[in-house]
Amino acid sequence: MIAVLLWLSVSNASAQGLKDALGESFLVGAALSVEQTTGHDSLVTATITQHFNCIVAENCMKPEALQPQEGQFKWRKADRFVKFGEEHGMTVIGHVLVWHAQTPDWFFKDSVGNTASKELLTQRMRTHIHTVVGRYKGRIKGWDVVNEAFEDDGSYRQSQWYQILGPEYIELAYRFAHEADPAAELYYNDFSMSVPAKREAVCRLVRQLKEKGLRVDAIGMQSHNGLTWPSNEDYEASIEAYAALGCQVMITELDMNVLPNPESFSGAEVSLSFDYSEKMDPYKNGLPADVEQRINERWIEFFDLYKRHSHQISRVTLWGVSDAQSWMNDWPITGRTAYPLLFDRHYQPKPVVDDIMKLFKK
Ligand code: 9MR
Repeated sequence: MIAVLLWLSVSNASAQGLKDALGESFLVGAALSVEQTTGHDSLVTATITQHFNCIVAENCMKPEALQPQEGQFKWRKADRFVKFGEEHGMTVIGHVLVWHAQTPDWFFKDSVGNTASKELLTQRMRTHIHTVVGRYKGRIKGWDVVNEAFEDDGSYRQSQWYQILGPEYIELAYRFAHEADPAAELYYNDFSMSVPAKREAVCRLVRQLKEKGLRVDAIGMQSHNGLTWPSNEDYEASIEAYAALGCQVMITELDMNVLPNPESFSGAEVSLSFDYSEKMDPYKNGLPADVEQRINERWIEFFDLYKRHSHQISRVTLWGVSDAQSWMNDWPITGRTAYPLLFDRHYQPKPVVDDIMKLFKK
């Protein structure tokens, strides 16, 4: 069975993919795991190269991966990721420089374990950004410079960056990134970007940064979407609002959550965690036809929106390739069976992939 699937996909390597159908509208991207960039699995590589012309690293360029200890940079996985993109002629996106999560604690502590001073943290931010962006200068098209700086109510997230440096940490990050690679595009990236209060906060921030002469090329709407959220109206209003700032809009982490929510929430708050129960994992053996149909309708709704706004949207990136890989299997409950992406657990395109391609060929 596996051998047949492998043959089918590899023999299909020159067949049309999402990037061929959608590529005139915007870049078509996927977040890659470390394993996916090794090239060990030809089915995986064939699927990625058939369908995507742009990649972002799901984890291997985050601060904890690149600089787990101060001054000790680990480049092997990130180098391989960038090389994979270059070898396949893809646009390579950098994720992420300044974030509250997956950032080692040493950033925020001094040598005796007390809270780092403003000066020390600023110097560490500068060193991290200069070293990372500098290493890939000219090879990475753009960077998620600051990720998830706001709560959904529009207030600043009380991250350690914020607590030590105040809101100015954001400005510093854009300044340092621009110094390190003046040609690189710089992005602001967040989830729940269609919540009106958050939208206003992001617009205010980006306006302020631009008034200060800082470069912000694009606003990334992560788009960890679900069957009932965000509302299409709010989502569309956000695309319009971000584009009106003179920024490109990027859909940066698209996936579709169909599993029950332990509490009523949306978004992608990584710190959320709930206990496993069978009830919360209803589709272990596959999706019922009616649920699958609803998901497909939802995918088409979003891609129809992207098509209509393609003059404002410069990239649509899926947060992963195959359902097997998705973070949604473990968030906010570990060990569930999720169906959030466009390729199944065997890297076969779901029927909706064809529908999406047809939509763009119309
Ligand atoms: O997909 C990533 C997952 O493998 C990691 O365990 C998780 C840890 O924080 O981060 C996931 O990616 C996140 C991205 O970097 C930023 N936006 C939310 C994404 C999903 O949590």
